[in-house]
Amino acid sequence: HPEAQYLDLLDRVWRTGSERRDRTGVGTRALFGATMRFDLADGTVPLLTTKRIFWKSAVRELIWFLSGDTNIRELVRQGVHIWTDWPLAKYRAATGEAIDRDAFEARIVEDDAFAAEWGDLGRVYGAQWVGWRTYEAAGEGLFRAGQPVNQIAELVKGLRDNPSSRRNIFTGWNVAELGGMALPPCHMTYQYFVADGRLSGILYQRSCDLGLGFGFNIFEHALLIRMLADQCGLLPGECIWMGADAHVYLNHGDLVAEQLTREPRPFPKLTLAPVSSIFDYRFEDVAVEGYEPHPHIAAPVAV
Ligand code: UFP
Repeated sequence: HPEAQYLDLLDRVWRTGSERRDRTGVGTRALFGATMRFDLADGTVPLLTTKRIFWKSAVRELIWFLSGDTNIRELVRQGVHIWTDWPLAKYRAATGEAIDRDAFEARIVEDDAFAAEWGDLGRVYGAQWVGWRTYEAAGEGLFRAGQPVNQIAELVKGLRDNPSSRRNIFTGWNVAELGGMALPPCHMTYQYFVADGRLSGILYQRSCDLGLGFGFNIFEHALLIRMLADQCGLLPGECIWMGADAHVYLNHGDLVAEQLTREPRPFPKLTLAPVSSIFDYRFEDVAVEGYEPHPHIAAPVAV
């Protein structure tokens, strides 16, 4: 079963990873440099079955990235909580207020000014994917803003017009703007390859929380390949993942132990409604069929 690639890595990292302090203070065990490949040709998607992944939140997140939005408000409105912890921690640190998560999210949704001030994550994924800033010379050491680059639109064009190019790439790793992001991109660079009418993609992920992040990241990577393939008149090929720092947080030991006892089940099938642009997908256009995972395993997020 293709999911064995993930379970093997989880097991290997937990047993043999080097133990290290990390930015969050929680500590991890980590291995450096891992690869997995998933075949999308049969219409399945790599959605982990050894624990339930909240794929609906993942779909909403990907659509939110493609919209260029970087404020959590729209996600929170849709019941997606995955990005709330970062602005919440910032708000608590700045104000000293012991507000709980639900109350914070309620204010984000209800209060425009509050959302504008506290809900924005900075120049994270969406801002870079569809609105990479450019500058043009305006004389004597001066620059003015140029036309932003929509990397996703360029990619679609590239895949249509020049499918054998080795430059069908987009990236969130905007060095000049890393300081202005709540979290520098983890799933940072995507490259695509067309052969025999099939579209394959590689995701380079610099940092991967195998317990919590991976299930989302691999599914969204596959979903994006499917969307791009549809938009470019191609069939899906392979979904390839390259992880650099692949880690398990030290407080995820129970999750690992439980998950490794479980037998993978068949991957579900994904279908997409036909839409006329990569920017037109709505949540309702994505359907996952036959997803019968083992139960969810809760685990703490390191912020
Ligand atoms: N992380 C993921 N996938 C994501 C995401 C975050 O695994 O899509 F946004 C994890 C990786 C790491 C932490 O554990 O979040 C980011 O911390 P750092 O920036 O220090 O690598």
